[in-house]
Amino acid sequence: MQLTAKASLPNALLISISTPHFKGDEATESLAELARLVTTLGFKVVGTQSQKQSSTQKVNVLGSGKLAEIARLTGNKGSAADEDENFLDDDPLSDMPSEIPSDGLDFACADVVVFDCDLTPSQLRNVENQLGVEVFDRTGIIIEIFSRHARTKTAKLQVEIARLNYVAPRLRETTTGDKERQMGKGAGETTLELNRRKVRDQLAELKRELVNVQDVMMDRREQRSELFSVALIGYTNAGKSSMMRAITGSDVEGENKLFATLDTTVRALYPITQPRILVSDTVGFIKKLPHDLVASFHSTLAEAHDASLLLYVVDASDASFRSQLDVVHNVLAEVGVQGSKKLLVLNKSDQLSDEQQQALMAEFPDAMMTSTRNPADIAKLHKYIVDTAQSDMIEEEVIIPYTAKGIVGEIRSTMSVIKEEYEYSHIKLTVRSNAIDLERLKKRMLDL
Ligand SMILES: Nc1nc2c(ncn2[C@@H]2O[C@H](COP(=O)(O)OP(=O)(O)OP(=O)(O)O)[C@@H](O)[C@H]2O)c(=O)[nH]1
Ligand SMILES: [Mg+2]
Repeated sequence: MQLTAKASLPNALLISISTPHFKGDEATESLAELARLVTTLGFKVVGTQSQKQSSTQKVNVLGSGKLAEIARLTGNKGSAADEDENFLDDDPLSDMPSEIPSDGLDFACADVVVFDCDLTPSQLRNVENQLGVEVFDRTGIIIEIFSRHARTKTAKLQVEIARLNYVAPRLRETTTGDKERQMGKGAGETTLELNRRKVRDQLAELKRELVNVQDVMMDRREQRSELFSVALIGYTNAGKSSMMRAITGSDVEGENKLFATLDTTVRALYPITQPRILVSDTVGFIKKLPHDLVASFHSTLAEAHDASLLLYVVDASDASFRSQLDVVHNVLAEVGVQGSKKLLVLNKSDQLSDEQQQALMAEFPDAMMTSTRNPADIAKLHKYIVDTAQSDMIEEEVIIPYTAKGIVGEIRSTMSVIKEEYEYSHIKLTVRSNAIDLERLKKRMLDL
């Protein structure tokens, strides 16, 4: 999918369909989130419309009254404009306030319409014909953001697979060349000419490539597997990358846009510890995540999979962080990430009053309140991580004869030395280390 290039930002009209299963605060929050997604894509949200329906499964996802209203807001370009204006509205209007005046428009017409739900290919085609403007559903928007933000080979492959899976059925149901051009938009021009077989071949090829890349990543992970590792996970925009930067002293970018990070980055905890502790930043989650993208997280989240400690970062200043946390738990369960130890990090505390902070700590007594902008909080989290890593280690005494003094340097670089005693014939070190490294050291000592 590629969005029509325009000199000015395309004006987007957002549509929420509220159903008995999806209404009230949940629908309002979801619509606000869609506005942020659409803004991340570079659209200008000019208004929202909503409608009550018994479900989103109807062939015509909008009632005729609402459709005509939206047709007016989009400049009457489609078939809906030809219909009798004195229709009977068969669906009651929404309980949500519309931000757009339905007549006497004081804004430029909307160029695109975005639904805050998933539309089947035929629903999408119907609405597009009726309105005569480009129509997106929530999945289409999320996939487009992922396509734009993917940087590494793995991320690009995963997103392209998800995108082709999304586009494929829409190409299949295509009847006109025009539509094909619109729906083929994202893979670059070549996708426009893709027929079903080509899409299938391309998907198979991408999957093969992905397996190869993943094998290399797996090897790298195995090499690091003895080190204590921490994974930052959470909803998009919670502050994971900012936290990563703060606790590793790295230049990982945090950005105020959704899905800024699509790849897992791994860095050492800073100030450096002995042995090193690894920290990984991961892709953020969002509600109603397309299933293909969840599947693609399997490999992106492999670091979290192997992590010794999971830091669940939430934007505690966002009123909906509890439901966002539920989404994180659900996706992690779906991709099979468990992690032995967990800490809830209530981030962006600088945006909260003292009273709000106290209330949250009473609600989540085991959590840690942080602001990535407060160095004291970063130091507190650093200490927590180091203490947790230490508690995971075994303490042992090792006797090293002076003749094998060289090994002491090696021990210092892989283990934490608690005590050193210089005896007559040997050095006695008390070390803390993980079981694997200790075992390896003991074997080496036997060979001396
Ligand atoms: N006020 C405040 N803003 C923060 C804090 N931490 C991060 N931010 C801001 O929140 C926005 C998102 O931060 P990121 O670190 O990119 O968030 P993320 O969780 O990595 O997001 P994704 O990569 O999209 O999943 C940025 O504008 C940050 O500057 C904080 O403690 N307080
Ligand atoms: Mg990030």
